Amino acid sequence: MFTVPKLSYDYHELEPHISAEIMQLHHDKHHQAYVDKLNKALEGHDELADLSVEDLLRSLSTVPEEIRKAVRNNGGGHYNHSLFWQVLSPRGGGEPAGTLATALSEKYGSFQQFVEQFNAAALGLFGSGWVWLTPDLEIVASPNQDCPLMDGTAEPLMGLDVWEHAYYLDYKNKRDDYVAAWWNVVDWAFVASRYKTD
Ligand code: MN3
Repeated sequence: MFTVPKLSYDYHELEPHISAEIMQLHHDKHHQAYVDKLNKALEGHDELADLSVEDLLRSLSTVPEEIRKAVRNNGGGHYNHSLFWQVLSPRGGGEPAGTLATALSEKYGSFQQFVEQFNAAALGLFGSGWVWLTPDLEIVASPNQDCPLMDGTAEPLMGLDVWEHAYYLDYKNKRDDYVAAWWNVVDWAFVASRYKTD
């Protein structure tokens, strides 16, 4: 049985960038619903019981067809949100340091240009979805609750939830204001810890 991980901070601690109201609803209701539906879909499929959510998403083609869509949407919802909560921190914001900072600047020209391209992907994504930073430092957008694991890509370094449920209470239709505020709560130490150079 999958469970919603606890937050390492209180709901209100990301204010004023993300309100306690959104955090509580998003974590306790939306994420919980993905977990509940994922567990429900897996009932009676004991052959899948030992798989992590990452394994399930990496091998969707081997998941029985009658539950594949439910596992894709709700397993994706579980994985994506579990990562999202860790990307956020009350002590976030600023810029990354170390090898990630150097690599982002080399790839995008500067940290600011990276942010601009990431923002453009977030604002250009039609409907609901996510924007990811992949291990190769590519910026990738996914619809719905899809994520790079489903394409055989390794785990993303970070993801931005651009579903309206992530910002509507605070920002209404202004996704650009939400995205701009979100950078203030990105935990670069966490993101950088996921970045591996060979
Ligand atoms: Mn969400």
